[in-house]
Amino acid sequence: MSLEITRMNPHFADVMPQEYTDLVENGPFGRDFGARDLGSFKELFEEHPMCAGCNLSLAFRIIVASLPNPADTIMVGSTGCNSIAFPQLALHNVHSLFGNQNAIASGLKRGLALRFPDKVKDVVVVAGDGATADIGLDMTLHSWFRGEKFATVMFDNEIYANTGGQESGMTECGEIRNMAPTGKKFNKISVANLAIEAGCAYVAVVTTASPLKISKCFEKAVLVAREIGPTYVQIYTPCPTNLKLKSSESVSLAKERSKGTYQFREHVSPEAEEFLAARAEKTEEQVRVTSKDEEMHSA
Ligand SMILES: Cc1ncc(C[n+]2csc(CCOP(=O)(O)OP(=O)(O)O)c2C)c(N)n1
Ligand SMILES: [Mg+2]
Repeated sequence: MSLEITRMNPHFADVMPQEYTDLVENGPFGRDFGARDLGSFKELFEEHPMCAGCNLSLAFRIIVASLPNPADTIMVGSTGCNSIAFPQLALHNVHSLFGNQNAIASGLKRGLALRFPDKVKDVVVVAGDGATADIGLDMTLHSWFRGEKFATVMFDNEIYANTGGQESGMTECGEIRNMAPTGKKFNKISVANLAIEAGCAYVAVVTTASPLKISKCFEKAVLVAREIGPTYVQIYTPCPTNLKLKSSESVSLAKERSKGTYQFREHVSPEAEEFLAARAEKTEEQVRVTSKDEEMHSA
């Protein structure tokens, strides 16, 4: 979606739905909003039908609000609970067949680079742990081996939530699930380590206990993917429905896990580090110039 597409024909302004008018007038397109500003602008992801206390939708809301260039972003989802969120997203997006998301995103990113050689077009994959680490592991890894320039986000609820609670490769060893009553027999797969080995330029492991960390890591992942190579962000998003938790307890669980078996990790390749440092310097310079400008105007 480009800004021009979003902008409405003035002749139809009086008959457009309020939701749409709101999006054009108060949405994030072309403005420098981030997760910190949530609540002060019209969001691109609203009124979703996910379960109360769903941490996946919380993470989804944060990453959508943190997109560096939403007007030129296409998101690729996969079958799972995220596919219930996608119809509520006011951005171009693709629903791919379960497990195929990184293959679809590879073609999409390459196609966009050919079609719009002078424009920045970001592609972002979001998928569950089953789609990323089990059925789609082949597509995930090979997109990284090939160095495809897009970000992959895994919503890790450690379960096949959407189909009622089967264990996934990301379930912890010994854990029992609704439809896996004898307990998981092997260890959780370390997709973050696989990502580093496969050559991802930026990798982060975060939980919903730290929304601003999710936002910062995700933004870095999109920017590094744009300039350098594949990136991966793994977000722990506990599912209160499958774990039979009260809706208010799911973030507490994320908090607890973030101090134990789900600690924050970040890997930045030397090239990505250099790029991010140069960008931070540029942004600081911009802030200095803007505040100097403001000083001069108010004098
Ligand atoms: C090709 C294919 N295989 C299996 C399914 C059934 N299926 C739908 S969602 C799902 C599990 C999704 O688990 P995950 O990726 O972890 O997402 P979550 O629902 O937990 O967010 C499965 C197995 C399907 N829809 N398509
Ligand atoms: Mg899952």
